[in-house]
Formats: sequence, C-alpha cells, structure tokens
Amino acid sequence: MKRVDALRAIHPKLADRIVVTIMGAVAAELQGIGHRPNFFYLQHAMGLASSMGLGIALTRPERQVIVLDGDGSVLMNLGGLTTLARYRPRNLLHVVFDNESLLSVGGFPTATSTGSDLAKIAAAAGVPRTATVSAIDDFTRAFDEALAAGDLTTIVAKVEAVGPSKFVTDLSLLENRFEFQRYLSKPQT
Ligand SMILES: Cc1ncc(C[n+]2csc(CCOP(=O)(O)OP(=O)(O)O)c2C)c(N)n1
Repeated sequence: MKRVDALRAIHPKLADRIVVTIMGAVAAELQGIGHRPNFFYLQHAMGLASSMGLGIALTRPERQVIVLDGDGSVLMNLGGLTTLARYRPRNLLHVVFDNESLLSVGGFPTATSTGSDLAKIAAAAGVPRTATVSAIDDFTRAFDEALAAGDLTTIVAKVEAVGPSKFVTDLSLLENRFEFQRYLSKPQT
C-alpha cells in the first residue's frame, strides 16, 4: 500500500474533522491531495503530533480529531502512547503510517524494520483499540470502524517507503498556524 493512496481514500472523511499531521512527506502528500483549514502540519517537533492531537481532543470533546503520524515519529515519543492511553480521548483516531524508515530525511531504517511492532506497543501502553493493516481496503475499513467505535484507536498502516520528490510546499508554518487557530475558534454549525 502507498501512503498517498491511503490518504486519497480517507481525504473526503477528513473534511469536517480536525487533522494534525507530522511534517515532511505525509504533509506534502496531504497538501497535494487538497489542503483544508482544519489541517495542521506540525513542523519540527518530531514525535509530538499525537501529543498535540491529545490536547485538542481533550479540550474539544465534541470534535473528532485525527492524527496522521509516522513510525519514526512515534518511536521518538513512545511515552506519548502511554499518555494517550492514560487520558483515553474517545474522539482521537491515531493513524501511524509505518514505512519502516525516516523517509523524509533520506530513508534510514527504523526499529519497525527490525521487528518492533507499534500496534502491540500501543496496546501494551493501554490504547484500547489497535490494528495493523497493509492493504487499502483493510485500512479504510479499520478507519471507518474506529470512527464508529468512538474510542481511542491506533491504526498502524504498513506502507511502502515512497513519497513525493520534494517535501516543500507553499504553505508556511505561520500561515497554517493562524488559519488552523481561526478554524478551531470558529463555532461549528
Ligand atoms: C526533534 C527532531 N529530530 C529530527 C528531525 C528531522 N526529521 C524530520 S522528518 C524526520 C523523519 C520522520 O520519520 P517518520 O515519522 O517515520 O515519517 P516519514 O518521514 O517516514 O514519513 C526527521 C528525522 C526533526 N524535525 N525534529
């Protein structure tokens, strides 16, 4: 499965949900498919997209929050999984695109390439719902089931280590920051 195809498959379902992604390849891919004011691409703070998603999910329990993460990023903040599980926001769906590499900085292999299992780690941390998928149909099914279940879920989507040739986009961090903040503070109809 290619991550960009997985993103295309769920893109319509992200329209009215709060989305936080990691930086680099996934951010560029999602922007390429179609940016929205409810998407925030967390730059620089590697590993902390799920922590930011947790904060938003806890303060906005009426909204569904979706975090699009990477294996390298999760491995950098494994303690974040224990904090997610501890507070268990029912409105947070944590998707980890596991390409077994740090693709955005050259493709160095991560520990998932040598057997570390992020879904099992999330489950052991106390995340109540976890799944590992490696085909688009299974991914979209797991995604829909997680939204319907209304409980904290981590989906590890095994994807090929391929991405766009450039990760630079024309959306600056500050522009995205103010736009996203305005979106969050706007009353939803
Ligand atoms: C604290 C910190 N260390 C290193 C980096 C550099 N960096 C940016 S993206 C990235 C790799 C992210 O890997 P992963 O989460 O697996 O996503 P992928 O690039 O494979 O999509 C790294 C190391 C950073 N931004 N912040």
